[in-house]
Amino acid sequence: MALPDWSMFLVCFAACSGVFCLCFRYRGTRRSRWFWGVVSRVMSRTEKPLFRIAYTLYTRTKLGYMFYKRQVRKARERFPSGHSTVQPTTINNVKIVPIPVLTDNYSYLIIDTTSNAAAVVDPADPEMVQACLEQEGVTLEAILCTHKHWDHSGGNKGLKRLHSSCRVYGNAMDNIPGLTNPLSDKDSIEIGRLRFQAFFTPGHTVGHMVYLLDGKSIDGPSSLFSGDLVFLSGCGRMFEGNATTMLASLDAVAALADETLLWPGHEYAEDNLMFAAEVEPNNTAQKNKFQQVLQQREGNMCTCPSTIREEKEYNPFLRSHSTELHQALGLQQEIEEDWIKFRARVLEEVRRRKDAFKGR
Ligand SMILES: *[C@@H]1O[C@H](CO)[C@@H](O)[C@H](O)[C@H]1NC(C)=O
Ligand SMILES: *[C@@H]1O[C@H](CO)[C@@H](O)[C@H](O)[C@H]1NC(C)=O
Ligand SMILES: CC(=O)N[C@H]1CO[C@H](CO)[C@@H](O)[C@@H]1O
Repeated sequence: MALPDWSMFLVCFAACSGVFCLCFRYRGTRRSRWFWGVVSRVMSRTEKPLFRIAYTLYTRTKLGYMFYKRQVRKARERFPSGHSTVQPTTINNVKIVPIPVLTDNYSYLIIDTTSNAAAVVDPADPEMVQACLEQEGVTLEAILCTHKHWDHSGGNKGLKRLHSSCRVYGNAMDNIPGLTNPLSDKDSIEIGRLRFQAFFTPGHTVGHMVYLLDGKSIDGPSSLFSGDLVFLSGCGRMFEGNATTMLASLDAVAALADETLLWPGHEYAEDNLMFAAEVEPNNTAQKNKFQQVLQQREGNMCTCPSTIREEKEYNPFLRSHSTELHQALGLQQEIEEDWIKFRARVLEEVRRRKDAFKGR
């Protein structure tokens, strides 16, 4: 079904108005729970027309924000102390603290322990992040926002109110709440002694950015905060870009040093590795990692970080060059087909299978 843009706009407008009336009429009642149940189900659909409408409502209207606030509230009730048990990692003078937020999302606090200056990546739940800042006794100097979706950017404004000098970084193409410092590809950011480099990695959204904490500035391995671009054994859905765009973004990650630590935005490791086993049943690295992750998840432990080296071994989204993967998918490069084009086709097929595997 191909609708012209204006008709989509009309549909959205009508849907929004209807939805608002319903929200106000039935606030806090059983009908409202029914209503939000329907909203959640619509949001998790992947069929094109319905999904597009839901996505537009989520990203462009107040309804999206209300949906997010509700998720935060429900997640706090369900997991008063977070969905997973996390352990801070210390590398020389840097402390990285994963903060479990919502049901399976992570924010990260990154602290320069010599100056107590801190940055936070994707503060989805401002209260959780604030509690963590107080516990660590550090000053929030910057928010590094990977993209506009509420489950990554929803806490920006709340934290900015509490920390007025805090800068908010992100890409201007994404509509990031409270943005103060718009970034372009390869811009650097300094927070205390920490040096970050931002990479423009569109595909999941048009302005998605990832942040690399430079290992040289801390005399250790670099750390990549990858938002919804790369997960342990997975990648984000291509909401606002095609496979060629996404492939270029993933290639930027694959080009990083092997020992770079990967800190993704979600705890999806177990699901993702099950999917990886389906597409590449004979991948030994992935089998071993799955055993490790199963053990960790049994104790409800956080599975991050992995390394770029590991990801290149088992993450099917970073393996579009791999002959074994091509064979497993039954895909072949056609004569005169450009290598990048072929790899984009492979990536698209992996993504398609993953969407069918479990609507993420
Ligand atoms: C993918 O998107 C990019 C950027 O929008 C565009 O330049 C390119 O032509 C698209 N490629 C395909 C195969 O549609
Ligand atoms: C996996 O290995 C088995 C046994 O060695 C082989 O029969 C099968 O074809 C392989 N599968 C793939 C997808 O490579
Ligand atoms: C991508 C995404 O939204 N991930 C999860 C973050 O947390 C929310 C709320 O709990 C989940 O519904 C999302 O699936």
